[in-house]
Amino acid sequence: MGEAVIFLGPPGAGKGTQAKRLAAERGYRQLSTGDILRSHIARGTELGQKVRPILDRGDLVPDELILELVKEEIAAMPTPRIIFDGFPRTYAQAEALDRLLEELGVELRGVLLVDVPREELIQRLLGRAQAEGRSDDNEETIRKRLAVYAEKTQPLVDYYARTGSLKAIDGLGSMDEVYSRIQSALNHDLH
Ligand code: B4P
Repeated sequence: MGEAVIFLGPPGAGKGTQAKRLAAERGYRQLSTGDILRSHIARGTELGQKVRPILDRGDLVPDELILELVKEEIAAMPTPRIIFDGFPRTYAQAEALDRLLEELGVELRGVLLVDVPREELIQRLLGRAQAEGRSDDNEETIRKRLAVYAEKTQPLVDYYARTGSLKAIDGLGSMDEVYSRIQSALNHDLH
């Protein structure tokens, strides 16, 4: 039986950082839709050319494209043990994921909501802009991404709260501090 964990949270909350560490330490595969899209852009694939302006604006890529990518990734895994990072981001994606996990017999072990105040998010992403030069880490796009998160992704907090799988994690403090909160929250849920 496969297992999955979802990382939910605004841009800059530290989802990617924490998902990567949890995946490495607990034998999961990190599935970051943002990383997959950026890899297509870097390789100049047809999909990459199509999504590049969308990421640069800070908008969301259409659900159908994202779902196709996610299904492809999962199909390539023998026994899925997945940490979803940056997916789902809309109701349509969350509903499709529920169906997919049920079809595959994969159990959702928890949805971690990494919570960080807005001003800190902006500071972190502007810091990353200087360090890594990601094209969507400029102030205008950051504000757009935060607005898109509030409109399209925040409602998923209620969606998962209703199923009882939501765990809110304080994302302030050092990366190690946040990681140990995640471990405590998941302690009894991961195998
Ligand atoms: P993502 O790659 O998911 O980008 P993001 O939301 O900005 O999250 P990211 O992973 O980069 O940030 P994190 O919270 O880890 O998506 C990029 C774009 O792709 C989207 O805007 C959209 O266009 C498209 N896309 C992706 N998935 C999609 C989907 N499902 N549907 C539609 N479109 C989709 O924060 C990391 C930063 O914080 C780092 O700089 C890190 O160093 C710092 N940090 C982490 N922990 C910290 C701590 N404790 N203290 C200080 N700094 C910390």
